[in-house]
Parts: sequence; C-alpha cells; structure tokens
Amino acid sequence: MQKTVYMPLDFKKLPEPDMIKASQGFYEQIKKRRTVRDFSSKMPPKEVIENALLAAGTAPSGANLQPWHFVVVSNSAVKQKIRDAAEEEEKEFYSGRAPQEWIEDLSHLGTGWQKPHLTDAPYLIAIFAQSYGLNPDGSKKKHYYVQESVGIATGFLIAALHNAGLATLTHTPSPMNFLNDILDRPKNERAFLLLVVGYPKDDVSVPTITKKSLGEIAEFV
Ligand code: IYR
Repeated sequence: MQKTVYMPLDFKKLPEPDMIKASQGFYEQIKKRRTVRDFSSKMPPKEVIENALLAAGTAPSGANLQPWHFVVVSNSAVKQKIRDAAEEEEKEFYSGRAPQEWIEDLSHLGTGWQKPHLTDAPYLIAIFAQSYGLNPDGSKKKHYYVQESVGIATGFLIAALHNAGLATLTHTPSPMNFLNDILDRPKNERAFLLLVVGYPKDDVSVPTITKKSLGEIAEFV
C-alpha cells in the first residue's frame, strides 16, 4: 500500500463574469476546429508539438497510470510507409468491406481511400493505448479504463494543437495494427488513432456541416 501525500491545489476562484467570459471564449475558439484533409508541408516548430503532447499527458487516467504512448513521425520514408499501408486497408474498406450505410454516412464528408495528407502533412502522431503496462521485472501491470483514458488524452492533444494554431485530422484506418509493425511498438500497445498535424493548405475549404444544439446533446435535471 502506498501512502497518499497531499499538496495544496493550485486553483484560483474566478469572478462569475470572468468565468462566463472564459467559457464563451473557449467555446468560440474550439468551435473553429475543423478536420482538415489538405495539409501544407510547412514544418511547425517542434516545440509546439512537444507542448501539445505535454498537455495531452496531463489528462486524467485510470489510477493515473497514463496508459498512452505517442509516436511523432516526421521522417518522409516512414510517412510513406504509413500512407501505403493505410491506403491498402482503405481501398478495401471503400470498395466492399464497409457496409453501404457506412459509405453513405461518410459521403458528405469528402473522404476516400486516397490519403495524400499522410505524406503531405509535416507530422503524423500515432497514438497507442497500452492495454497493460510492464513492471521493471517484465511482468504485466494491469491498466484500467484504457480506452477512456487514451480518448481523453487525445481530446486534450487535439484541443492543444488547435489552440496553438495547427490543424488536425483524426484518421482511424481499420485495422490499424500496421502501425505497430512500422513503428516497432510492443505487444502491450494497440494503435488507437493516427493524428495528422500541420498547417492547412492556403485557402482550403471544408465540408459544410452542423453540430447538434445544446438541447439536443444535453439536459439539466
Ligand atoms: N477510416 C476511413 C473511413 C472513415 C470512417 C469514419 I466513422 C470517418 O468519420 C471518416 C473516415 C477513412 O479514414 O477514410
């Protein structure tokens, strides 16, 4: 058993008008985030990526075991390998593996099997979920709520990158295990998501979509 060691919480109570302003400001900013499919090859500062990863690493997780690993890929040859493998899976997905309903649900979003962004974008961040950890002696360490934890950290990462002025695309090739092979990740890790990161190409346009209203997504009881 480990003893709980407490420390003071770093917390400053905001006046209510400031809270309201802050919540509006965050909403105004985050609602501008859009998934982008056309990336410039311009390299953003590495420090921005590092800070965004640090932000992701602050996410809450089951028993604070932080069951995630991020592989940041900027090497062109590795990006090409990832693109080739992803397109191979996607070709099958779009030409038969996916049920018709799924294809129809995607039809207004402009997706397809070709993934030029996987080689155009300066960074790909492969996010791995550690189904279990490894103790120093090599035995398995149980992890808890792995999907939830990694999902929250990924949300933090996307928000941090957007906040820093970068665009992202959440890519989920299915199956994704080729990422383990290409990036040489151990057996306790499962590829969770591939995040494409960079600047959007100049004058890029995105599909017109709507988000559900507050009344549709929430209720107060
Ligand atoms: N993984 C495929 C298909 C795809 C599925 C969903 I659900 C999306 O929201 C978008 C795409 C692809 O990346 O094209």
